Amino acid sequence: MLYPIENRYRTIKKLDGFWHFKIDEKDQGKEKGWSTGITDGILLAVPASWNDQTQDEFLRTYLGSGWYEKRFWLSPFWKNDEIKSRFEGINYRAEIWLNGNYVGKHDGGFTPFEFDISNIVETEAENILIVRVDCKLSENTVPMGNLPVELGIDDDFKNKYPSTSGDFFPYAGINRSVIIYNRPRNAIQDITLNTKVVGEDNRDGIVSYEIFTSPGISRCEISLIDQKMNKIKEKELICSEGKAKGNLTVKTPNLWNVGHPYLYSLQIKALCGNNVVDEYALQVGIREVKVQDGQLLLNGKPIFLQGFARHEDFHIIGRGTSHAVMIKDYELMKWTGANSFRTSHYPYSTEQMQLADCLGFLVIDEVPAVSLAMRSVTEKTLHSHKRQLKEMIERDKNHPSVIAWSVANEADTWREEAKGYFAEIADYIKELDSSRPNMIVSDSLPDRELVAQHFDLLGINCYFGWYQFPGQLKKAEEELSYYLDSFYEKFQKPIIVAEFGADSIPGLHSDPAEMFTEEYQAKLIKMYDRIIKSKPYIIGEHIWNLTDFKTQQLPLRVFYNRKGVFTRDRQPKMAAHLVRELWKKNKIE
Ligand code: GCB
Repeated sequence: MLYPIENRYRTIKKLDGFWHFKIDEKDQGKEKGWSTGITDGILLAVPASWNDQTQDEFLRTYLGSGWYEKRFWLSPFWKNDEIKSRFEGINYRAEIWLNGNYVGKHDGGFTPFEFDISNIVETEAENILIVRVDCKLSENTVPMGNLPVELGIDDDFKNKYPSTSGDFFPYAGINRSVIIYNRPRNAIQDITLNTKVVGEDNRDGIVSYEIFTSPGISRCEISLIDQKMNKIKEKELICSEGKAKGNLTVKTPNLWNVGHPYLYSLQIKALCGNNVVDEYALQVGIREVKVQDGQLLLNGKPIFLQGFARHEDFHIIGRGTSHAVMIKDYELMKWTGANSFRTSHYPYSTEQMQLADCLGFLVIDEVPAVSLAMRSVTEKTLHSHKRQLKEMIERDKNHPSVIAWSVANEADTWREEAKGYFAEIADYIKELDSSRPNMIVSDSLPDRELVAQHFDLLGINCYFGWYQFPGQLKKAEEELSYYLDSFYEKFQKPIIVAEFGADSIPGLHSDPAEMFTEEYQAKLIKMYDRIIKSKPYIIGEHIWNLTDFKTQQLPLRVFYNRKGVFTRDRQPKMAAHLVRELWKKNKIE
C-alpha cells in the first residue's frame, strides 16, 4: 500500500475538517439506519480524538461506538480512474459505508487501511461517507482492555478509569486523516526497497527494489535522482505478472545518516506498450543497519542511541494528527541533542516517519502490544498482534529512519504462556523483514524473563529511584547497575535502556531533592546517564518521556503522567536543560 501522492496521474482529496458525529451508546445505529446518514449529530473536528473536544463529561471517557458523517464532491475528471478511500488511523474498530453501500471494516487503531470505492462513489452528485467507530477493547484486541482485575497485567495500575492496558489515555475516534485519491486503472501498486552499504570503508550503496503493478503494465522505467536533480542511475524493467525486481549499484553515494539525512528520489514510470500511464516517486535514504559483535551499526559504524520514548498526545486533539505539534516535538528533540526515539506504544502517523527521514532521526517502530496480559491472550489476540505487525511493516518498510521493530512493551514475559507466543511473533517478524533488527521491551526480572533470547536487541525499562526504592537514589544506582549486568550476563544481547525517568511537577523544588520536584527528576536522569554510559554492552538510552501526557484517572497520576522533561504544552523543565547539556557532544546540527 503506497502512501497517496499527487502528480499528473494521481490526485488526493483530504476530508479533514468538521464532520457530524453521534454517540451510539446502545449500539442501535445500524438498526436505526445511520449507515445511510445521521441526523442531529454534533460537529467534531477530524483528525482528532473525540474525547477532549467538547464540554460533554460523558464523551470525555466514552469508549463505545460513535458514528461520523462527511459529505463531499469529487471532480468528474476522476470518473475513469480507480478511486480509493484511505483511513490513516481510526481507534479502534471502524466500519465504513458510502452512499448507503457497505464498504468494509478494520480493527486496530494505528495503521492505515483503504478500500476501492470506484463503483460506488459519485462524480456527478454529492457523496455521503459514514464511519462507525467502536473503541471497546477486550482480551482479543491489541492493546487489550477491560480485563478482570485478577487476569490483567500484574502492576500497580490495576484500578484505573477507563480501564485499558497501558499508562496512556485510550483516545478514541478518527485520529488521523481520511483521504480519497485516484490513480490510473493500470497503476504502480507497491514498492519494497532495501538498501545496503558495501565495498571498502562502506562507501558504495546498493538499492534493491521490488515493484508491484497492475497486470496490464508491461514495463517500468526507473531513475534515481539526487538533490541537485541529476539522474544518477536509470534502468528499464520488464514487468512479468505484475512484478519487477532488481538492484541499482551506486558508487560513493551520499549515505543517509543522523545529522546528514540525504534523500534521493526513486522515480518510477509505468508503461502500457509505449505509453506512460502512471508515475510514483519515493524518497530513498541509502543506509544499512546491523547488529554485530554486540553493537548497533549504522553504515558500518557503531552508534549510541540517545533520545526519548514518546507519545502522540496534545491538548484538545488528544491523539489527533497536528503538523504543528509534530514539528514542535522534533524541534524539542533537536534542542536536547536527541538522535532517536521509540514510537511507544503504537505506530505513529506516517507524517511522523516522513519527518524522521527528512530530519535524520532513528526510529524504533513499535506495534500497539502494550502490557499484554499473557494469562488472558487468546488465538484472536495473537492474530491481531501479527496483523498489526504486518500492517506496520507494510506501511513503514521503506523509511530509512526506521532502524528496528519493537514487538511489545512490558508484556508479562515471565509467564509460561509468553514462551510459545513470543517465539511465534519473533519468527513471524523475521519473515516479514529480515533487514532490520527486532526487539522486545521488557520490565521483567532478569532471572524470570523467558522470551528475550528470541530478539536481536533487548529494550529494558527501569524505574529504580521511582517505583522501586522511591526517593533513594544511592540505593537505586546500585540496583540499576546490578539489574542491567544481570540481564546482559543472562542474554548476551545489546541492551537499550528503553525507559527511565521520574515524575516532576513544574515549579515544585526541594533541596535536598525529593520525589516529584524538578531537582529529583534531573538528578535521577543524570545518575542513569552515568551508569548507562559506563556499560559497554548498552547501545542506547531513551528517557521516559519527551513530554507530560494524559493518562487514565488513577491515584498514581496527578492529572497527567509527569515524566516529561517538557510539560504537555512543550515548555522545558529543569531536566530538559540538563539533558541538553549531557547530550550536546553528539548533537545533530
Ligand atoms: C512504563 C510504561 C509506560 C509508563 C511508564 C510510567 O514502564 O512502559 O507506558 O507510562 O512506565 O511512567 O509508569
